[in-house]
Amino acid sequence: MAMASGTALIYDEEMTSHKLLWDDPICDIEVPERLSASYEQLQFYHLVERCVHVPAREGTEEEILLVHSSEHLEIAKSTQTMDEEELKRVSGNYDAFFFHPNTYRCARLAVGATLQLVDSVMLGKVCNGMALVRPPGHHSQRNAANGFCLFNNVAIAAEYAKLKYSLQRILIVDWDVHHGQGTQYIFEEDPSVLYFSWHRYEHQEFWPSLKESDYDAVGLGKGKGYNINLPWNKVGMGNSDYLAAFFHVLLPMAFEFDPELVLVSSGYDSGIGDPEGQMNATPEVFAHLTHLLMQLANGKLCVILEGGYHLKSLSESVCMTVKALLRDPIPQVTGEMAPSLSAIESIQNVRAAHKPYWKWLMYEDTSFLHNLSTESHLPKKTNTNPSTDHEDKITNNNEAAKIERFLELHMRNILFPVPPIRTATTQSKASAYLLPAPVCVVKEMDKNEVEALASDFYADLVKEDKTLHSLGSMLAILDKILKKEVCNGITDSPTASASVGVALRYSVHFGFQRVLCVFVGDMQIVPNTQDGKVLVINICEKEQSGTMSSKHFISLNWKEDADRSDFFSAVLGFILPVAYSYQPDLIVIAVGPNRSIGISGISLLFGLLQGLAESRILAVIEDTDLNLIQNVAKALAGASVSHSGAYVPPTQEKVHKIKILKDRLQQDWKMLQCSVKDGISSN
Ligand code: Q9C
Ligand code: ZN
Repeated sequence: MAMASGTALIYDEEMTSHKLLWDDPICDIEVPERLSASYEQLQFYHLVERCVHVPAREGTEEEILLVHSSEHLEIAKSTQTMDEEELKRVSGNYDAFFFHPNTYRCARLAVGATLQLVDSVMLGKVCNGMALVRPPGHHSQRNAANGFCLFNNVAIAAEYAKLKYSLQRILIVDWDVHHGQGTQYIFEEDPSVLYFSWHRYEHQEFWPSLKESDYDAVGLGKGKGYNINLPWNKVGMGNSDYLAAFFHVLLPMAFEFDPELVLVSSGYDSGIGDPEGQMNATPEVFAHLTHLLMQLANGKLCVILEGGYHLKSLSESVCMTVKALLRDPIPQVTGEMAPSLSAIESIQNVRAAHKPYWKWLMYEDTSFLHNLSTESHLPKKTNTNPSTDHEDKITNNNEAAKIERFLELHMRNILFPVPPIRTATTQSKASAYLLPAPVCVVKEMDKNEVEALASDFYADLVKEDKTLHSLGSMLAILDKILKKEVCNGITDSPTASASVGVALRYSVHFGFQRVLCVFVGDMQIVPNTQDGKVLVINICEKEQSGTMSSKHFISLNWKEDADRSDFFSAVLGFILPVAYSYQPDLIVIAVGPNRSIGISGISLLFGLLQGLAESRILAVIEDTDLNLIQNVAKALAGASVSHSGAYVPPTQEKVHKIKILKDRLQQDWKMLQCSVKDGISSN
C-alpha cells in the first residue's frame, strides 16, 4: 500500500444538541460550546480546509455491544422518549451524568465518528486524524455511564480495530486530567491494549478517588504490565512535567510495545485554565505530545476528544493538536524546562512499579519512593472563611477570564508564519531525482558568493578544495533557513566535520542563540562550545578523550549491531531530554565517517528532533549510502518513516552508560531528571 498522507477531521454539529436541562453544579461545565468553539477556532486558523472532511455516522448496536452490556444499551435507548423528570431520575443513578432526549443519538454519533476515524486511518485514506465528539467516553464502563460519559468511544474503537483489522497491539494514550477508569476496567486483563493515563490524583483526594488509579495498578492476569497509571499528586503540573512523563515513562514503553495503531483519549482539562484540572500546561505542549506519538505505528494516530472545560484553552489546544497532525512546524514549548519534584516522584514510582514487565526498565536501578514529598499530604484544610457557592463562581469566572486574556496574547507570541518551502536541497551528486518528491531544489552559491559571505568563518577550517566547493550548497540552504524561506534542508559534504564547523559559526554569527548539533560518527574538528551558543552531542563508537567533555560538549558512545536498533532508548532517555532542556533555535544533524548507528535510529532522531527549533534542521551527510540519504530526506519532508519491529531493548551496559551521563548532566539539563534519590533539590 502506498504511504498514506493527510489528516481527517470529523465534526457533526448534531453532537451539540446533548445538553443539561436542569441545575447541576457538577455537570454544568460539559456544554455544547466545547465542540462549536473548538471547530470555530479551527476555522479561524484555516485548519479545517486543510483536513480531509470525514462524515460521522451512528455507531451500530453491535459495535456498542463490543464493550457494553445490553442492559446498559437498553437503558440508554429508553431515555429518548422520557420527559425531563424521568431523565433527571435516570441520570441520578450515575456518578456525574445527565441525559437529554437526544443524548442517545449523540452518543451513537460519538461512537460512529470515532470508528469512521479508525477506518479512514486503517484503510490508508489518511495518515491520522481527529474526531470532535460529545458526549466523551473514557469514564464509561461496561454497565454504567459515569463522569459525563455514556459509551466508551475509544474502548469501542480499540475492540473494533482488533476485530476488523486483526490488530494485535493498540496503544491508548489518555492525556485527559481525569483517570479513564472505565477504559482501565475494560482492558485490565488484555495484553493487546496498552493503556496509559496520567491524572490529577492528590493521594486519592481527587475524583474519581479510586485506589486503582494509583501507579501500582499495572493490570491483571495476562494484562499485567499493560496498564500504566501516572498519578499527579499536586496541581499545577506544566509543560515540562508532561514532557518528562513522555520521555521517561510512556515513550520507552510504547516503543518497546510497538503498537500498530495509537488512539488518544484527548482531554484538554489537563491544560491551563481548566477549572477541573488546575494544571498549567499551555496549548503548544499538546502539539509536542502529538508529534512525539506520530513516531509510533507508522504514524497511524487517531485523536478523540474527551474533556476540556475552559473554552479558550480547549480550542487553542485542539488547534495545536491538529497543526501537529498536519505536520506544520510547531512552536517552541514555553516555560522553564525542569520537571517539578512531585512529578519526578510520580515518574520514579511508576517506573519502579513497571520494572518487572518492561525489558527496557529491567536494568535500571529503580526503587519506590514512599511519600518522601516535601510536604506530606495532610487531610484537606477546613476553610476558616467559608465563601458561598455564588462567591466561588465569581472568583472562578475572574480567573477564567484572566487565563483567556493570557492565552490570546500567548498564542500571538508563539505562532509564526510557516516558511513556504519545507525541505530544500541543491543539485549535487545525491541528485534531486533520487529524493522524494516534496524536496525542493535550490541553487547553490558559487565560489565568489561563498567567499564574500563566509570567508571569515572557514579560513582555518577548510583545508581541501572539495570542502570549499561543498560549502556552496550548505550555505545556500542555511541562508534560506535563516531567512525563513525554507524550514529544513539536506546537503552532502565530503568532509562533514569541516562543513558543520562552518555552519555553526555562520548560524551563531547571524543571530541564532542556541544551536544544537548532533553529530553521528567521528568528529575530526571540534567546534568551540565555550559561549553556550552551541551544544554538541557526538554519537560515536570510540571513547572520546574525557577531558573535553562539558555541559556543552557531550560524547555519547553508542554502537548498534546491524538490524538491532536499540538507539531509541538513548534518543528518548537522553538526547530528547537534553535537547528540550536546551531549547535550540536551530538544529544541525550531521552524519560523518564511521557512523555507529543504523538508518532506523538516524531516521528516528530526525523524526523526533523536528518537534524542536520550529523544525529548523540542517542535515549534513558525508555518508554516500543512498538509502540513508533518502530516509533522511523523507523524514525531513514529513513522510512517516516505517521502523516497525526494528527496536530492541538496550543491554545492561548501555543502560549503565546512559545512567552515568544522566547523573553527570541532570543538574545542567534538568529534563533528564527521573528519580529523586540522588539529591535533586526541591524546586
Ligand atoms: N464530586 C471528563 O473530563 N466530576 N469527565 C465529579 C463529583 C466529574 C470529567 C465530581 C468530572 C467528569 C470526560
Ligand atoms: Zn477529564
